[in-house]
Amino acid sequence: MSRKALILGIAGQDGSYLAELLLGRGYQVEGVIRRNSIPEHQESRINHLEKEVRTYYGDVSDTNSMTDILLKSAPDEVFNLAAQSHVRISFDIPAYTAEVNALAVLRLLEIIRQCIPETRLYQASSSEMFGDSVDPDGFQRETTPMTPVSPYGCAKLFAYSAIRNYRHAYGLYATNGILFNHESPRRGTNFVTSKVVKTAVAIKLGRASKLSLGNLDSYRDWGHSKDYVKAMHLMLGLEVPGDFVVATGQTHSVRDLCRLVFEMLDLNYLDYVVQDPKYLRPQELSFLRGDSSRFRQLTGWSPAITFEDLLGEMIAHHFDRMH
Ligand code: NAP
Ligand code: G4F
Repeated sequence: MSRKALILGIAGQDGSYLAELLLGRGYQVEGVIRRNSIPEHQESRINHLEKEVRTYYGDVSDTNSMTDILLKSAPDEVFNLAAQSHVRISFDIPAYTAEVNALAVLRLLEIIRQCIPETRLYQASSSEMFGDSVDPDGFQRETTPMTPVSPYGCAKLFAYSAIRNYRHAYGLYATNGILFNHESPRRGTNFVTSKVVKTAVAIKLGRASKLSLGNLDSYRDWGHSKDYVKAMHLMLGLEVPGDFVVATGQTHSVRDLCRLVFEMLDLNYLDYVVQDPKYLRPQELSFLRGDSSRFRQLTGWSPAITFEDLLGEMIAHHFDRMH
């Protein structure tokens, strides 16, 4: 019999790619979406899967709806990708971010512990949890101390700790994927890769004249969401649950990102990029580069899509949309 997966946050960037991957591997896929006044917008990333995926309306911070859904679905695997996923915005709505990204995970663990303890749970943990902590060799890995520098990072660290606690205290199969930044054409356009690509394409087409950004000197380890959802699936296939870093091991500054994207469009970023303090954060995470060797050795995973190919795909996507 096919395995059943329930994806919380199925209409997001990762949720939509994960649904495609799992369907391709013979899974029965179900997912939770939130009620929205304009459903066409919200479901656009999964419209093409409408016939193959069963969706429930729910909200991870609503224990009643989540209990009901988990009992109806009775999944073999739950992927908790639902979150207020924007770091800068978490400074504007810190308590809400903690409700959804932290407390809701504890509630989810309680539902699983009490009702469906055999279910395997994947938690979308984040490199943002490392904050300003970097090992002497310039990498972050599973053993690197976690000192978050944003409400988002603090909330994710609470959830990460709860997952470990329930794994050890109750023997639940609960795993943390500590994923570094990953992007795609489906990335929300207020994240920096998507914003840079979309605006640079608009400039190329004569529809915009400048690109306003915040900090250009932070570094990120950027991969492709398609590679990272493969890692999520592999992770829940491991016999023993744990905490695993997933990263490319390469890092680029936001400035490098701008230079490269504009160069790919035969433009010079210095002619268009301006800094606007409104995009600066009260505290910045300045450097991320992940060492995922533990996970690679266990599973054979490695990213297939390069940074340049990722940006090329995003550029082509935004050209298509704007033409
Ligand atoms: P995303 O595109 O923002 O997707 C998040 C999804 O969660 C959206 O579908 C959103 O629904 C849903 N959601 C938000 N609040 C919810 C709630 N209260 N109840 C139910 N659903 C809710 O983010 P993503 O890039 O796919 O990331 C997936 C997960 O990985 C997130 O937890 C994120 O924090 C984490 N993560 C991401 C990265 C990355 O670089 N992408 C790296 C590390 C960790 P709406 O569409 O209704 O808002
Ligand atoms: O694209 P970003 O908003 O991603 P950030 O903050 O690294 O968070 C993403 O990755 C995390 C994993 O490390 C995830 F957990 C999280 O859910 C999310 O997916 O910003 C990247 C960098 C930052 O240093 C930011 O200050 O770009 C800088 N930046 C400069 N100008 C900007 C802008 N970021 C945004 N969003 N918008 C700007 O105008």
